[in-house]
Amino acid sequence: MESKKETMIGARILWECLEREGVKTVFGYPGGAILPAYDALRHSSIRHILVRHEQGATHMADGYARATGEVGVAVATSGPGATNMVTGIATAMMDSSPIVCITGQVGSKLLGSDAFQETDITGVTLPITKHNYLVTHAGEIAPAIREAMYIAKSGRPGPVLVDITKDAQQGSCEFDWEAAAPKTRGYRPDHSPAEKAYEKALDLIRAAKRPVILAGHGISIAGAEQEVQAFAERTCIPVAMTLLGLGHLPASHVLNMGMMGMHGEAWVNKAIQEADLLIALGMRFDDRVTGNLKNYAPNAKKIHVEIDPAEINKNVKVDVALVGDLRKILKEMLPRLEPLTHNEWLEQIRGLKGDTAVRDIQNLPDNGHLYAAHVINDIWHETLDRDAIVVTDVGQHQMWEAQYYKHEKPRSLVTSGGLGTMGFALPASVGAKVARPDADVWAVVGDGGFQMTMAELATIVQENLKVNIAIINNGYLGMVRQWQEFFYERNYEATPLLNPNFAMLAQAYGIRNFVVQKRSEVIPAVRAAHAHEGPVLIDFKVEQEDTVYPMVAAGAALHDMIRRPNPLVETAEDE
Ligand SMILES: Cc1cc2nc3c(=O)[nH]c(=O)nc-3n(C[C@H](O)[C@H](O)[C@H](O)COP(=O)(O)OP(=O)(O)OC[C@H]3O[C@@H](n4cnc5c(N)ncnc54)[C@H](O)[C@@H]3O)c2cc1C
Ligand SMILES: Cc1ncc(C[n+]2csc(CCOP(=O)(O)OP(=O)(O)O)c2C)c(N)n1
Ligand SMILES: [Mg+2]
Repeated sequence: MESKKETMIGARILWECLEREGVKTVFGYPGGAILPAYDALRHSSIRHILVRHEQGATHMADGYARATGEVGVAVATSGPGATNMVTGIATAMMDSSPIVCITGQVGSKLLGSDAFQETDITGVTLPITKHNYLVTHAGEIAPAIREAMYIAKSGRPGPVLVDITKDAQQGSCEFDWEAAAPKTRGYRPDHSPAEKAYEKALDLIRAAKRPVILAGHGISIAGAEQEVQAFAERTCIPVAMTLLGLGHLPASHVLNMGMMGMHGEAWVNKAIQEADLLIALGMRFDDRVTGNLKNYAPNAKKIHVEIDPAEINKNVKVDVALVGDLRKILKEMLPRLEPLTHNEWLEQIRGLKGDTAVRDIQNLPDNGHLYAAHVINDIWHETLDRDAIVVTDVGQHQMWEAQYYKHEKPRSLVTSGGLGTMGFALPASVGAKVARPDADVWAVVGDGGFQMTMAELATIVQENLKVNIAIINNGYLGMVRQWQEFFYERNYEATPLLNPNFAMLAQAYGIRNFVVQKRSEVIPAVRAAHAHEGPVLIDFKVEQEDTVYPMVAAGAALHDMIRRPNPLVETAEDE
């Protein structure tokens, strides 16, 4: 679009800027302080999706962002509309997801007067946004929106909030797109490592006998999937994945060991503990990943490739930090690396894997019980040849998904890792489907978390979105029940759930529904969901007291895992 200088009201400038930034869809909910903006929507080609709760809007924007890498946009009114966004903003912040939240605010003359629906939302969200703005004049809208979009996506992505007073939306000014270009003095999203750091890293890589790559979410953020694979293959270094890293190297790749951490594979954690070099690529050594820091990978040198200098030496002290964009750094390193081999080490890892668990649950006899692991494994099998995105909620089902759904492609798993936000899956699946309409979107959600944001079923129907919803219904807040089982003498306080009839609930919204209680019914239900054009909800009534194994207890060393009593398989099948 050409630059034009034209007098417009702030509300029109808002949409004009979003359009020029490439925004096609926003997720929102109206109210008094944002009404001028809603009124001006009639001049815009942007699609507005009406949510049922502003938390839903933020998770939808987040799901949109994670499914594509593009900025997701959410809109709300002042006061309760804005505060309802807080959980979604914090969720995006913890997982470096680029979203922009636009909130209406009371008139600038009323600021600080406890006016109707006034909340200091920039104050509230200061610690959970990458940046935020309070805009009080129409002329500030364009620069704020352009900067917000730039800041959300550049460097380490994150949420940005733009709070716009009602009079700023209503006021007129000259709109000058060019003049509103981001001027972010003091903001340095791009770093590049010094030559010395490269040399030191390369020396460590060449000298290592037992190296492990720790692959994280930063890989897809950087778009460095190919470079990571090339790096692993050139150096023959096995790769361990974080939860948010799953799919960034195909699960079937010979060097991909699987997930690390609290519910990761035992052999992966053992390999990390025995390593002499860890190469962390776009991951931030979360405590769910390291276990007790005192005895974390005690004999390993550590290289950290990371864009955010604040992450260096935050949790784990490293020997070499390469601060900058992972893709650029690997592109620099690759030509300088001669092929390496680590046959002995890879053999040792195969040994670790062999003497621990196998996950081949597909061939186990059906003993009449329905386990969540089977449901997820079957969904995986049925979506193998399709372009599928699984969006999970938080809890046991999330961990089983990570263990039994083998992600081959980047951005095929959307999940709340850092904040662990229950209620994320259903709205985030809406965002993912809107972003990638040709993909099969499966929301895999617990019976507890589903009830936190199930109001968004109405959004799914109103927008006619083909989302498949798999409720892993165990009648419990399962993950908390598991902690009570292990650490609180099975005192199941406040974890049993009295659930509604989920199928009838779906019926009330006009959503096709199935109830599955037997293993033999899983695949037919998944196929029926794929065959149906509209949204489908399946209530999988699974084993109630099932446990996610293996597990590193909070505070324990990474290799000190609680194992299934019978070591044959890591599922509940044999319990
Ligand atoms: C119930 C539950 C259980 C969990 N159990 C596990 C578990 O067993 N194992 C596990 O792994 N996780 C687990 N998690 C998730 C965990 O809490 C963290 O969210 C996860 O480990 C973080 O992964 P990450 O560091 O790869 O991603 P993020 O936290 O998103 O960090 C990504 C890093 O990449 C950096 N980055 C971004 N862009 C670039 C770029 N261009 N170049 C370089 N660097 C970049 C960022 O600055 C950031 O430091 C669990 C979560 C829940 C809710
Ligand atoms: C908003 C929110 N509140 C509380 C928690 C703590 N929590 C983590 S997992 C979990 C249980 C989840 O239960 P459910 O959704 O049924 O999934 P399940 O573990 O049974 O698979 C709870 C309460 C949380 N993560 N998020
Ligand atoms: Mg449950």
